[in-house]
Amino acid sequence: MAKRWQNNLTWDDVTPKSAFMSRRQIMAGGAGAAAMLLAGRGRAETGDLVPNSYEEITAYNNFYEFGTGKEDPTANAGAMSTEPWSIKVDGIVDKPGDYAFGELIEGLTIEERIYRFRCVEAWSMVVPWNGFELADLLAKVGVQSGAKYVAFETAVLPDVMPGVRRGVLDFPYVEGLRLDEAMHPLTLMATGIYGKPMPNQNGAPIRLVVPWKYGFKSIKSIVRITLTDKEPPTSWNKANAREYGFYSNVNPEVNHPRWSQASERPIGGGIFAKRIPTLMFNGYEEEVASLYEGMDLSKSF
Ligand SMILES: Nc1nc2c(c(=O)[nH]1)N[C@H]1C(S)=C(S)[C@@H](COP(=O)(O)O)O[C@H]1N2
Ligand SMILES: [Mo]
Repeated sequence: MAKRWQNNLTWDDVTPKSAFMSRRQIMAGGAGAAAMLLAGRGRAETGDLVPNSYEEITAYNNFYEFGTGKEDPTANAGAMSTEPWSIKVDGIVDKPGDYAFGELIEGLTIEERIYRFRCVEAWSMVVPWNGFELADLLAKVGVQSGAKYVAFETAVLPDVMPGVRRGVLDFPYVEGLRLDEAMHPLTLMATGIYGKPMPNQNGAPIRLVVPWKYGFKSIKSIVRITLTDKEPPTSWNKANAREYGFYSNVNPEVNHPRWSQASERPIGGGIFAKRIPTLMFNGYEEEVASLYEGMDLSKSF
């Protein structure tokens, strides 16, 4: 079960390296996060990924169901009730059903992972997630042969979601992964930040985190997980296929049609913060490049 990884990426790395924490239990993770906080940003020199503050991570969000502004999710998502929460698992799977959130995650190992997070809008953060590997969840529900993709769906709650009432996107927000991407040990189902339950604006009670892909792949407040044999539709591809593909891999060499993806603005550094070069696969190239061998990444973007 134990998989050991080195967390040795620095902001000024030019050669991407492995960049996520070793497995830890949530309690150890909480203590680790606190120690990290106390150590402060000075830790960057030692080569660790230094997390953004809780305030930065929870006050600057994209969650269009609650509005298109970066402050809208913080302002509006508090009205969403996440208890009870149920998640439908269906499609090509042994144990389909409507699972209560607690039942679905029961027995899965929650750990802390500190991941770089890169938005397609060319800003970035470092987030200490608490969560479990999607692969562990998929093992629990039993993926059947023939399944090739995993599709995800976000809750649609018009009463509390002003963005849904206004129809700013075609809701429900949907996303998908190829099965091998979903099974990769970097792919997390996150249930918290900094050892606390997931804040609503960050996708309570459970959201996907795929650190080598642009942030929009990391779908929030999930209510449905479907194993399928066809490439599932994805919200941003539906909204603008020219600008957003199914793969959404961070790639500094493939620009967004309206802006460069070669560099990014780290959130939290203030207005004079230097842009930093964006790394291939957001710095996780060593771990994930093999998934895309033989693919033309300028076509499969
Ligand atoms: N349901 C849903 N999930 C979503 C989004 C959204 O609008 N709705 N926005 C995506 C985008 S564009 C980004 S950058 C990340 C932001 O995650 P964060 O707010 O936790 O930083 O959430 C992603 N997941
Ligand atoms: Mo994003």
